[in-house]
Amino acid sequence: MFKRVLIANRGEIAQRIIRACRELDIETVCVYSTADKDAPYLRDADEAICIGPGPSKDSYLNISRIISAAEVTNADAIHPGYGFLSERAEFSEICRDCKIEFIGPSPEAMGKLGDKVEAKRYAKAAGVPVFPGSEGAIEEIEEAVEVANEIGYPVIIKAAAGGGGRGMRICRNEATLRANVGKAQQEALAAFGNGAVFIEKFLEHARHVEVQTIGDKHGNAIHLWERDCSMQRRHQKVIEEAPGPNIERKKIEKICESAAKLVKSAQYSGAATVEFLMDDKQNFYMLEVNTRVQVEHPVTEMITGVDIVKMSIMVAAGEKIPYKQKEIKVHGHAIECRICAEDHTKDFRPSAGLIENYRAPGGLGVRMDSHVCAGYRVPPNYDSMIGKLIVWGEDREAAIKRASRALHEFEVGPIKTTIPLHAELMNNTDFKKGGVDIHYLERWLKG
Ligand code: MV4
Repeated sequence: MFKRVLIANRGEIAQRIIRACRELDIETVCVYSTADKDAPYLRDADEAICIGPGPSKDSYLNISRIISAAEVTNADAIHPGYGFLSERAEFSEICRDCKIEFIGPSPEAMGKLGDKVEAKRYAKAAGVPVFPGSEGAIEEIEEAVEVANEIGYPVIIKAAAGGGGRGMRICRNEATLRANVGKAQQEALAAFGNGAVFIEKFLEHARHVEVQTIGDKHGNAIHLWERDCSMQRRHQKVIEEAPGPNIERKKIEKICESAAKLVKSAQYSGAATVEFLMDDKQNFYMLEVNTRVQVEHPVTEMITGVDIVKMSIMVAAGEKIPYKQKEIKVHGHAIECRICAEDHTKDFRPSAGLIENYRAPGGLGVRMDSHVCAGYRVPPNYDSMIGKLIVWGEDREAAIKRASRALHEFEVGPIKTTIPLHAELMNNTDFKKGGVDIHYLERWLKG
């Protein structure tokens, strides 16, 4: 096992990784920018080292500063968390060249599943359902038009290197498609350094269902069932839950098994999430693979009892996954509310600043993953998420009741947070029914 892990991240996920390391008797080094110098989680790490000023490109995205920090502190591994450098194959490779273990997939496995065109190839071979569309990247317009005529409009152009909604164009007819292929290629090249685009059938109404997987370095991979993350706004998830409500279990079982097969076929080690859209007939289509630990991993931990962050560290150290697929059982229901320092009544305007009043909820089945407290100043430099409230209940109804109760206790001020929005959503009849689609929240906020 590692002696020392450097955490190349900040905020709640830095706190989460420190907690996992401490329970594994691993020392931690936490890097921080000057904007985070007073963050409380730095006191939980064995060492904290400043890597630069507030802007991410000068600190949390600066590979040479992070590698230097690992070298001077004798860290034998780096956990990238989510965001920042977590999905950069180049970073995984530099770590390997420097003989520092990257806690996540090899650059090769990241290359296979992080690229959407490649991931679709592996998916097809592993029996994971995908949208009909082009075989690989599109070379010229005529090819796109031919495929679109075959599969029918609407179609969507996506960048192989895109993700999280970036670099997508919906085309409802041939003229629009012809006008957009070249633009999409140019844009993709400028934004991602890779101009490859592909097209596939566009699905109007859908739910976002994703499967948590984990692989080890011995060729084993298992799934930890699914999450529903349909409650989102502008590609930012707002509520996640597990299991997915009102999904036929036989169907999801097959999808989850295929997801595990996919990561196994790529010789992938570490945590990964296979994202799907599910249509109103409960047909599944893979979107992409996220090659990192995700924000919403706790809902899966709550229903399975598996510590995903610990597992990510253990498999990176060369240990085998200590579970058989059959042993991964679902217990009850979990819901996560992402709490952001934003004023949702003013178009989700960021609300950074000093937290003077902080009262966290507690009690049976309530988990808070957060790095903030009274006296903490939310810096304006980063993502506005200040924590996650995760609740567990025997069933979905109990989990919703518990979330409502916990949100009622929760006080943060004077900065604005999305706590009142969540309280309202827990009371929403459509949410309570289960199975809102990916456009629901934006529609509801407008109306
Ligand atoms: C789609 C789609 C409909 N049809 N692909 C958006 C983010 C990226 N992960 C993929 N996305 C979508 N891909 C096809 N073929 C609709 C979306 C989409 C979406 C997906 C998941 C969650 C929220 C979304 C919001 C708008 C569009």
